[in-house]
Amino acid sequence: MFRRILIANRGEIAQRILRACKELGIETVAVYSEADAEALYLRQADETICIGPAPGAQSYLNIPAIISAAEVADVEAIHPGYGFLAENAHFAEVCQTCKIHFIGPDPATIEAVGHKANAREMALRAKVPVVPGSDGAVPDERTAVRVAGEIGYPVMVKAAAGGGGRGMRIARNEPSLISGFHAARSEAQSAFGDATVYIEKFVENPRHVEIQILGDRQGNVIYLGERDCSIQRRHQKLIEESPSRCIDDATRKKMGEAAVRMAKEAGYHNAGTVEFLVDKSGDFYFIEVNARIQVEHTVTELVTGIDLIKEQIRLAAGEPLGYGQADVVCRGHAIECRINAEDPARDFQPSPGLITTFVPPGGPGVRVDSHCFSGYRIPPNYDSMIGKLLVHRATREEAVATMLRALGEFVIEGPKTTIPIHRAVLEHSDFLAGEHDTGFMERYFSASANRR
Ligand code: MV4
Repeated sequence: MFRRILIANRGEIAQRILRACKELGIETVAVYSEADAEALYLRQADETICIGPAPGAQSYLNIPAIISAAEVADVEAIHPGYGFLAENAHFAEVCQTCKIHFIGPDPATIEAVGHKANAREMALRAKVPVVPGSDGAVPDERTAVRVAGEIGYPVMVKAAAGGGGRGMRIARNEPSLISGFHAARSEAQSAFGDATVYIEKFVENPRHVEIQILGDRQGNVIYLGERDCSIQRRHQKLIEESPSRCIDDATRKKMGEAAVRMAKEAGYHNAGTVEFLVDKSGDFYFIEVNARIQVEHTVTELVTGIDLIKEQIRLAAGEPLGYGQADVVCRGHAIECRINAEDPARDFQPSPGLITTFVPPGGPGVRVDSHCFSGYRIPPNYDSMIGKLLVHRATREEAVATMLRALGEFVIEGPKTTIPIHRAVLEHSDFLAGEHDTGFMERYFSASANRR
């Protein structure tokens, strides 16, 4: 096992990784930008190193600064958290070259699944259902028109290097396909430096269901149930839950086994997520692999009782999974609300600045993962997440009741927050009935929906 780890991240996930290291008896090195010098979790680290000015590009994305810190502090491994360098194959390779363990999959695996057209082909090879679409990349307009004609409209043009919604266009007919093809290509070129696109049949208002997987370096892979992340706004998740209301036990097993086949095809080890779309008839289709720990990993921790950050560290150190698929039991129902410093009345504009009062909820079934405290100033430089509020209860109905109670207890004064939006979603009849899909937020909570 590692003696000392560097945490190449900030905010709640830096705090979360610190906690896991403490429990494992591993020394921690926390790096921080000039904007994060007052972070409270820095006091819990064994060593802290400033890696640069506030902008991410000069600090949390600054590979030379982070590697220098790791060498100076003499760590054996780096945990990248999520965002920043978490899915940067080049960074994972630099770590390898410097004989520092990267806590995540191999650089080649990150690279292979990061290219979405390539990941699609891997899924096909692994007999994982994919949305009907192109065989790999679509090089030109003529091919795009032919492929769309074959699979039938509507279709979606997607950036191969993309993910998270950028470089995507829906086309319902040939003229819009032609303009969408070029628009997606140029957006992909400027956002990712790679204009490659591919085409899929467009699934109308799908559910977003993802499978958590764990793999060891010995080739064992297991799945830890699913998370339903259908409550999103502009590709930002707001609420995640497990189990999903839109799949039955038979589908859950098929989806889990498909995710494991995909991971094995990719030579995946450590923690990862395989994302699927689920359509109205309950059929599921692979869309992407996320080669990192995700914000919402906590939902899976609650239903399985497995500490995913500790598992990531153990697996990166080369330890085998200590249990098999039959040992994984999902209990009860977990819900997570991401509380952001954003103003719902002003189109979710970021609302950084001083938190004058911060009183998190507690009591039975409640977990709060946050780095915030009364007197903390949220810097304007990074994402606006204040923290994650989670509940774990025997049933979905009880989980919703506990979440509403906990949201009511949560006092955050200073910035505007998304707490009122969470209350409204949790009280909505479609959400309570489990009938929500990825179109839910746009339908009921967008500016145009409010004018209707
Ligand atoms: C789709 C889709 C419909 N059909 N692909 C959005 C982000 C990226 N991860 C994939 N996304 C989608 N891909 C096909 N073939 C609809 C979406 C999508 C979506 C997916 C998951 C959660 C929220 C979403 C919101 C809008 C669109």
